[in-house]
Amino acid sequence: MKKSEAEKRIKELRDLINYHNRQYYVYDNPVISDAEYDKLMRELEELEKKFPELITPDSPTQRVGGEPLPYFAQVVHRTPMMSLANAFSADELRDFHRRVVGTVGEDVQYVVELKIDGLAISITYENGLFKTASTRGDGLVGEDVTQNVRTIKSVPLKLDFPEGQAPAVLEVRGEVYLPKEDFRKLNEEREEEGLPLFANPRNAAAGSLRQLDPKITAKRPLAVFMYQLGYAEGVEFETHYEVLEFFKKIGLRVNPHVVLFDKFDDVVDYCLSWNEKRHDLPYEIDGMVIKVNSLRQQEILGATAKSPRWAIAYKFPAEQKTTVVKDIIVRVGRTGVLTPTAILEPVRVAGSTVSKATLHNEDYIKEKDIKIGDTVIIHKAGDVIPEVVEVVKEKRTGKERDFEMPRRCPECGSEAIRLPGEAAYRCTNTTGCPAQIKRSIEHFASRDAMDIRGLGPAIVSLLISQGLIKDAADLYYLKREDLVPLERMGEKSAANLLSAIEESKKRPLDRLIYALGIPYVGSRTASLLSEAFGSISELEKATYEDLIKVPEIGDKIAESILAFFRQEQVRDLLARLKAAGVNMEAKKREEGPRPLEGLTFVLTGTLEKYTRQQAKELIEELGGRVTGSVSKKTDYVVVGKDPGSKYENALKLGIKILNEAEFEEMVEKWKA
Ligand code: 1X8
Repeated sequence: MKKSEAEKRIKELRDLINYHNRQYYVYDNPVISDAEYDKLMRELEELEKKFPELITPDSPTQRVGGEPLPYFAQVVHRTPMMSLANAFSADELRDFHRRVVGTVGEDVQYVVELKIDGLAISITYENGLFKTASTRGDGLVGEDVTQNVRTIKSVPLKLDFPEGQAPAVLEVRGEVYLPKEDFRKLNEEREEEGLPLFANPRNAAAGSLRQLDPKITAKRPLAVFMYQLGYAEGVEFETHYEVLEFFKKIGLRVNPHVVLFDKFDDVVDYCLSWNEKRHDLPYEIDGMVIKVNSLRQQEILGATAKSPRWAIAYKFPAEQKTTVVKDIIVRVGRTGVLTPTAILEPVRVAGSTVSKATLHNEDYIKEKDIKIGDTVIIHKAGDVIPEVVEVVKEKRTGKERDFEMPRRCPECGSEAIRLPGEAAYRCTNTTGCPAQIKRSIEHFASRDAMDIRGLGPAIVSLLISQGLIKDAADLYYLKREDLVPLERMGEKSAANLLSAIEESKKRPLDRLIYALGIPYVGSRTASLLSEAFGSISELEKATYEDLIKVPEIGDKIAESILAFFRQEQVRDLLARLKAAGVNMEAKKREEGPRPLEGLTFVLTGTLEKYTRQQAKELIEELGGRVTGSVSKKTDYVVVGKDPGSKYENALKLGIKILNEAEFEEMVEKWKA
């Protein structure tokens, strides 16, 4: 390919990839499959490899990498990044409103938004291109985290402006955060690797962003919401609401729960309504932000030395409670780790009742000086794992008892030892400890592993105690007659469980690898192994040299994998899983018939039997493509209820329209 051709194609590819990034990360509305996206990325990478002089910093390939920094440079903010004054009650909110009305009069509108519990950042775009990013710091001077923010997928490297129409400078502010679920996974992996845990998603986000090595940041699934204009040259606005609409239009990610209010009573109601609802969000919020909508009024109101007078943060009541440690028990994990757990007087905190808290390990208990009988303050970190924050020493009566880690496994009585350099005691009975067996089967069935619905801890215990299963492979040999007679089971639950087990045979290879519970192999490592080896048999055969060639796999993980597959018991387990028909191979792209090869579909409106995602996956499985907008190249437009403008476009362009029944007929006959 000639350089001029490459240049043209590179531009096309970048525009396409930027468009799909926006659809996926900013608008939560993916248009193409991951495989198709990867293909575009690969093509771009190839071309850039051939013509490295054509690489630009805004290319979608330039998100990862960058060399580790010796320190963070300092950045002076163009306008200060102020913190917000707080209101802790409805009364304090009304005080704020009274002050606003006192200055600008009765005619005030407010925009209310969620207060994301993350890390504030400021991003500067020049002529629509991502230039720099910094943390808040002390509000006047922050740290330059450009290389790290560049790796966050929901941060566009190029804003969506028509050619040549981007403002010269645009500084936008927002919050970097880590979703609750990813926080949970990150800590699980860290626990597995013996690393210190993050106390909450906010700390995890901050720790991930303030890494001198951007490659570490790139591995953390950070996300952003942008919520404030810092500075603009070449665009003007009248209201904050307009600013947010503009953000959305140019491809910045804005939180969807933004509401404009005329009446302050409604503002208060809306804020309070999130007190409980917030626990259902996939990310943490610690309050609500109320802003005067008119930018003119904002200007009149001005700021104090610390915070603007036109905005306030409503902070939710603290999610900490006081309770009593009734006992400390020791749980045995899947890899034999003994984890001390506090049994608490039940209390309601962060939307649910808490009766247990993890105490992590011996050192943690010593450090916090926790005794049985102590009154403690507990906190639900990341809305998931309750933790003891501190002991209320004033409440001690002298009757509290010290806790000592047992030197034997509480489940099987084998010796428990603390290896040098580790915080944990482990049960040394690696093959026969019933607790380890139980936990490893629970792990095998868990959501991120083989996802066998209905196979929770209680059923696993029951199946083990009835002698029906001794390991995960036995699950696949269970029969209806085994289950029906069990307590609280019956025909219907038995049938459901068996079909969930059957269904799990089809899980992708990476889930199976994760499900095996190889020490130090979390779900991310499992994906890498699946990609690198393509099947269990290849992974079993892998040598130390093969393993450490895989990116991110080092000495410790490689040794652990080798030791795992050396076990007779593991080989036997795998043989029985295979014999039962459990998928042992990575999915090959071309499988089954592809009757829709070469055809392009557009979906519009709501279908009854399929979600948008399901319809898309169906079409792709059969070899078709789904795109976001109708053009002359579209072959079919599938029209559901309340279709959008795509339907009209299709009519205009004379493109074949399919209703749901016709679509169903087209795809379902191919499904085996
Ligand atoms: C901080 C935050 C703001 C918003 C959301 N989350 C935050 N943590 C918002 O405006 N939606 S504003 C803000 C600040 O100005 N310090």
